Amino acid sequence: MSVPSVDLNATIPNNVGLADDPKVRRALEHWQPRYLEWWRDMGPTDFSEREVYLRTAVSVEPGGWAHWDRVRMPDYRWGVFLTPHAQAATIHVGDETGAPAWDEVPGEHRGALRRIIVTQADTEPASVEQQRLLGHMAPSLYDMRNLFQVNVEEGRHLWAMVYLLHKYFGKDGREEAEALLERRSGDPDHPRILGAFNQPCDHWLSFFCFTMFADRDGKFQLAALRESAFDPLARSCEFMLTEEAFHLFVGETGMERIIRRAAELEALDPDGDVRRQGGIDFGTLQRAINYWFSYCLDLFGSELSNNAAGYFGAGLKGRFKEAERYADHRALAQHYTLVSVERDRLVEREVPLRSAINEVLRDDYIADCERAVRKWNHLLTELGSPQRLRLPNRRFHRHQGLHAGHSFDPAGHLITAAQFEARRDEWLLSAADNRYLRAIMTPVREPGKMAHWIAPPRRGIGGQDLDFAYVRD
Ligand code: BYC
Repeated sequence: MSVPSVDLNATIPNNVGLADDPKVRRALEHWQPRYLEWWRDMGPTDFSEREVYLRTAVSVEPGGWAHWDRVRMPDYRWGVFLTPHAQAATIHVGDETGAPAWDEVPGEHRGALRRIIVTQADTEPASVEQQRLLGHMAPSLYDMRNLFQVNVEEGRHLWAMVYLLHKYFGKDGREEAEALLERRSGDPDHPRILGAFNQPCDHWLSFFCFTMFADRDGKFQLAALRESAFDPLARSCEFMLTEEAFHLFVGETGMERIIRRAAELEALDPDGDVRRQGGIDFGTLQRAINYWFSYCLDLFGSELSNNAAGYFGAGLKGRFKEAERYADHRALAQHYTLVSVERDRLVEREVPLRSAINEVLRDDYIADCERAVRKWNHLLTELGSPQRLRLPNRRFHRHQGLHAGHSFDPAGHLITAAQFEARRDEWLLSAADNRYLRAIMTPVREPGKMAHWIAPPRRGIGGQDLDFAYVRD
């Protein structure tokens, strides 16, 4: 499939040839005002009239796709972009490895592909809804701009998935695209599909944890879908990953800046009491990590999954960097050792690798999170702080999969539900923590100034200094 050049002047900027595809163009132009209405109702509150220094995707060339300018968010040019490939793609995962990739949806995989695309799509507006009030307590204009950048790009990721639904799934796809604008994060009657996307994210510690842990799930899920035999999905996800990298940067460096500040305040206080100095203490940081990391582990699905084995065998989803890291893309003869609870004890058992493919992706995700935590701990060593942060065990506080329904402490030991409840507030972000965090998060709107609880970033962004007016009236 050749990809047309980028049409930036179209109502919907794109490189998918919408000008020559009147049916899909009309369908998307019909969906566009509904999307803008959703953005007005559920996007960032009260900042529509501000000029925000944003990057916009204007090309698909590596390194040259972003244009920086002051933009009002409702005027952001949400477009549809696929990464072009130099050569015809072949399938490189599952039973049909080596066959040509699909330009259309095969009838037998229509239901599964629709489900995967809708699940992915649903997370994008969900995250915007979760973050809609955060502009009001931004620790600096730099951070406020980064939040809005993340938000508009999640909106673009929704566009990427909605294009696939309209183009390849006919009437069902159009209905799914409508439903994506109707579900609401946290709504008891019409919730978003996946658990983490219904949790409140109502202060900046949660925002940084979210972009650190949930967006990182996005990285791994998109990387698995980039391996898909359905070529338009693979190419969409590849381009989404270029934008996702910035979201991970926001999360990882945001946490690092809070940790740096906590260590500085700890050293200032005679008793090492960070809260007394108005900062975010290490206990709260650890509870926030425990809370978000465990919800995000759920996003990989069950450890044993027939759905996932089927997706892999059919070539709908691969492993992380499937093409580069693995020689055997069928993975029929291999096994995986799972740990699960049987008769109140933790036992190991061997299962066919394909049925544990969600766990394989979760392993790669955990390793990437561990790398970031090691970096934070290295910073603490450099700053002379005795504090250390850690990831809880993968069994801790799970709501999906084999470990849901059992209770574990953060080290992964099996405990009773009563023992867990007795220590819940010691292990997970509590109502009192959230109250404290919201109370210290008074907004800082002066260019170059930072809230007390967070260290400044090393530099500004988009070629500007830190004291640039990233958001202005
Ligand atoms: N919450 O066989 P199972 C991102 C359901 S994030 C609620 O274990 P499977 C982003 C599941 O739907 C990346 N329900 O799972 C980040 C199924 O329900 P039904 C998002 C859950 O299918 C930040 C049942 O449990 N991408 O991009 O193997 C900001 C048993 O399913 C959950 C994707 O999700 C949960 N956590 O794998 C913005 C990729 N987990 O059908 C964006 C597409 C499972 O029995 N999705 N269930 O009623 C998939 O590939 C798969 O659907 C999953 C689950 C990996 C999510």
